[in-house]
Amino acid sequence: MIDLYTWTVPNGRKISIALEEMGLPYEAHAINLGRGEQKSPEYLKVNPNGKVPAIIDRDSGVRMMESGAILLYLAEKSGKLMPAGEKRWEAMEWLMWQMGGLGPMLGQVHHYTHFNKGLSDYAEDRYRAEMDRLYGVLDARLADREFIVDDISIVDCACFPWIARWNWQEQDLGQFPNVKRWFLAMAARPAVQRGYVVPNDSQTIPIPD
Ligand SMILES: N[C@@H](CCC(=O)N[C@@H](CS)C(=O)NCC(=O)O)C(=O)O
Repeated sequence: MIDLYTWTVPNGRKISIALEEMGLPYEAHAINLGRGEQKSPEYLKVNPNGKVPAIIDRDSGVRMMESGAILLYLAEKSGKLMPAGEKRWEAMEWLMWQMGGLGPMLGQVHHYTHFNKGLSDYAEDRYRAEMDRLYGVLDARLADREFIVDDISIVDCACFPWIARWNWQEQDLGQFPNVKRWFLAMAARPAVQRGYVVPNDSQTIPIPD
């Protein structure tokens, strides 16, 4: 049994989607970011960085922060969603791309263009341009494959919740047809739908026209 500490945000949803796809038993604990619960002394014992997600594996006693590391741990535990051999390194490569590029840059887009529009034209232009470039990289990658590393993997679980904020990003997925096709295929998966609404079902997956 895995204890998952999470909220209705992309980094948390990566883990609930992966857990659902892997079929691992878990219990979700809501850490309300709006109320600052991620910085409480009790939660800092679970995640010393004061962010979601985090897990505690009741079977092994392992406690972990950082969504990329958690995904790798869960893939090893379940034996699922991680290819073997050379492809393992491709998955690692694209997971690091998500952790170091797609996630942080789209996070800045949300900060400047969704929550603080008008605060800084420079920042809005800078992060929008980088977002469009990264969408282009993902679109090219998906041109000749169904998922980011051929079969569905933790990399798709990592990228999907960020692309699912396409409406906050004022992004026209029609301009990235391969991303759109992949997004719709992911969104149609029952496990992805179940994982997306953890830890509460206030927001469902936004589907583009
Ligand atoms: N690199 C971390 C980033 C985690 C992160 O930024 N989480 C955000 C939500 S998506 C958060 O908890 N924000 C609250 C805060 O910064 O206080 C990971 O991938 O786990």
